[in-house]
Amino acid sequence: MTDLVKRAQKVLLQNWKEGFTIPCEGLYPFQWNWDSGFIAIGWAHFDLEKAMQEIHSLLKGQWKNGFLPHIVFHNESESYFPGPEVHAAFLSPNAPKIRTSGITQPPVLGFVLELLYQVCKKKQYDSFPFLKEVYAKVFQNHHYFYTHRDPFNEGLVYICHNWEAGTDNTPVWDLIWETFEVPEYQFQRKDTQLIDASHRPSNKEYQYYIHLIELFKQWRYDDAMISKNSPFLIQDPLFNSMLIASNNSLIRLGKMLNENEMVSQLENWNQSAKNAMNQKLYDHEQKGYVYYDLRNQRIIPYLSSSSFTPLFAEIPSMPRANELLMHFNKGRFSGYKNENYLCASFDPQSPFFNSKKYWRGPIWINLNWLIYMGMKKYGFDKEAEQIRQDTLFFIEKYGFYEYFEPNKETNKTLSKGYGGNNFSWSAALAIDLLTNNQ
Ligand code: 9WN
Repeated sequence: MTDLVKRAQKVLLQNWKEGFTIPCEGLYPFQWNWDSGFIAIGWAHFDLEKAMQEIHSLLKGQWKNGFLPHIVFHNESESYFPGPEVHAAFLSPNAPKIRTSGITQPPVLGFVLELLYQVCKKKQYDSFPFLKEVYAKVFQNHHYFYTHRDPFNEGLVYICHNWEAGTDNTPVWDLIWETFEVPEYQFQRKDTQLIDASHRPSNKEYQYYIHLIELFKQWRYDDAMISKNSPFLIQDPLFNSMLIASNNSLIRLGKMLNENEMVSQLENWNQSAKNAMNQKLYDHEQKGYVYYDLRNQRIIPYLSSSSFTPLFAEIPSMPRANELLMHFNKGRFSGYKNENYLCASFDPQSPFFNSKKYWRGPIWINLNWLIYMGMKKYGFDKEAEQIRQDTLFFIEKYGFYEYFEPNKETNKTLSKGYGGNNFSWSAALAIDLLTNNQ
């Protein structure tokens, strides 16, 4: 085992809190939804029991209608804003007893289950009892999405909050914030007391984030009200790609488990979902998958690392997949002289790109991992190896930070990554890249 894998394991062990893993000490002290999916992939390589416990713990936060919140507050902590009392999910008749938020995150659990199954198989560990127990719950979550978040039956689901995207402050949202006014809320942020505020979203942006939560609370998190009235209603290519990749995995697992009815339902959803992704969210000019603003009925023609995640869900045709690759070698993302590491979270050629600020430019390990895996699925081995090498460069040089600087020259002057340190999914996915994919 390499030293790097050992260090990564140590990060997960330190962030483990009686049944689940926090993303980062202080900064994110609870259980987060898509973090836990990526984290479970890391655990699987050296502690299968913990990988499965991670999933069980997350599912304890599932609502009666199948909804899965973005945070489950198993524990107490004062170091994060907004905490459980701000989210006040109990206002919904669907909320469980355990405290949760009332918004969700990209649905990664379906494909995580398949990856866990594969590791179990290698280790000759019987995963069937676990899969049997959790499969229907993950299916119920997909059922929730297609029945509550797709008002026009297009096969595409919407998100109603920037925190649902996981890419919290991408410049895409700037165009949404322009469409409505917010009152001046009084609150105390905690994130900017813990890390460099210039790496985090602005206070003005937080006003919008909190305003949306306040609206949802007024509507008791009722999906029909949200769909009718929320000023933020977006069809996001990353979110829908995660759902489709999870559909793909649930279909394969469901066949093994003889869950035939659920499999045929998943196949139906998936067919229209893939068509809609290709027809509605592909931008021929930008050559990438983009966002659709459902509230204002317009395409937002910005490229981000999310634009390439449909590869992971095997959505593009081969010619289209080749088109996506053009951004990675002397292209918009690599830079025309290959001056950037892959893959910036936002288009480095855009005037809104900021190489240090969260989701407005820095490189994130989970997005790199998704693009790497997507490239492998298409047989783009050379390009996949490039992005894997770039990812490991950061981990080797700086350790397990939350995000990293794309520009190669600037990296020569740095001794740290950006955001939080000892960040769990950076560690977990490094373990996967170093163990599974050499
Ligand atoms: C809000 C936990 C989460 C990640 C998100 C990341 C960040 C939270 C925040 O941290 O968001 O959910 O408070 O900034 O953007 O992707 O899941 O690691």
